[in-house]
Amino acid sequence: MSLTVQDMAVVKGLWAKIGSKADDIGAEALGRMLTVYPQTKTYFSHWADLSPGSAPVKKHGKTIMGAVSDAVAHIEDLPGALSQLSELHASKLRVDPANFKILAHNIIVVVAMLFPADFTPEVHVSLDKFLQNVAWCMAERYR
Ligand code: HNI
Repeated sequence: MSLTVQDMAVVKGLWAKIGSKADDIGAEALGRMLTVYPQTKTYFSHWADLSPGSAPVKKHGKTIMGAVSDAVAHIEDLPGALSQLSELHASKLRVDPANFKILAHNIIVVVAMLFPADFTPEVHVSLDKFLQNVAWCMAERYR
């Protein structure tokens, strides 16, 4: 489902409030993904420690959310903003695109948990649509 102008404004407004905590959100979401969906650990078997809160999980959580924050900044052109990353995940990293939705789900859970006051029903809908669009754009170069 494509984002409305309203969705874009809501997500940008949310990011203005929580964007500075993106590193924490990423670390928590990645740690949860690896724990609750252990099949995702296969891609990171070269890391020394895959447990929640470990150094590589924190570092990569920051990396992922840097890309998500960049996507928020370019929310009017998500396919363009994510095309290089999609290419990398498709041809080099060979990540099954089903995993993008799993990570999106973990990010939304963590935003709800860390920012309950900001996680209104309106924010929930627009953030969910945004993250599903991110997941879809990340899968775009697999076709
Ligand atoms: Ni992903 C590397 C962004 C989902 C597995 N990933 C990156 C990098 C960014 C990034 C940025 C660093 C690229 C570089 O080095 O140039 N990843 C994103 C985003 C999403 C995503 C924005 C979805 C919202 N990645 C996933 C998922 C998996 C995944 C769901 C697997 C389950 N990513 C990887 C792996 C690497 C990676 C593996 C390389 C990490 C490393 O340490 O070698």
